[in-house]
Amino acid sequence: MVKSSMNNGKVMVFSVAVAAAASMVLQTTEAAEYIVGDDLGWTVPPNGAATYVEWASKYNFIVNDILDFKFAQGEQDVTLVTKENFEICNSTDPLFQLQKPARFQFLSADTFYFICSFAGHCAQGQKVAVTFAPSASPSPSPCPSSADAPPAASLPLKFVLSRKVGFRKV
Ligand SMILES: *[C@@H]1O[C@H](CO)[C@@H](O)[C@H](O)[C@H]1NC(C)=O
Ligand SMILES: [Cu+2]
Repeated sequence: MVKSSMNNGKVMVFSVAVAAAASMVLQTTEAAEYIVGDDLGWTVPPNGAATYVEWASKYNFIVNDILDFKFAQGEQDVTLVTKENFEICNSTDPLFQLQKPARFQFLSADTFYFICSFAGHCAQGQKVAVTFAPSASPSPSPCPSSADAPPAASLPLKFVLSRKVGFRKV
């Protein structure tokens, strides 16, 4: 009798934990996803620098949202720079750079300054500053499980960098 009721207790605790984990997963999948430039994608905008300024002003980006940089590999890149370097289109020693199209999830309430490092592209308007507002609901605290923290040495450099700058490739 006693043994059976203890087992029930364990099952109950377990299902509560599963429900909590499931709701965390649901919360993260609620993040909105945006294609940078919408139909144009990430390229030298035919209509100049206003293109990406207008694109960014159309949306209210929130922490955990995802940006999808779509472009032909080898023709553009995704280069994160400081505000100062964004203004002067300086892609020397960027904070982060990726040569492949990718989706990024943004984890900190901050403004991120992206340019393309191909010669002349930024100057022709291929640059976008995106501000992510804090998330309304408190984000779940990171789980301190060992699975969540692989040894730093095994991580590709790009990933380490992106963690440092508040976003990650997804
Ligand atoms: C370009 O950015 C790099 C890295 O931040 C910096 O060291 C360099 O001085 C910048 N160049 C100019 C012309 O500002
Ligand atoms: Cu470009």
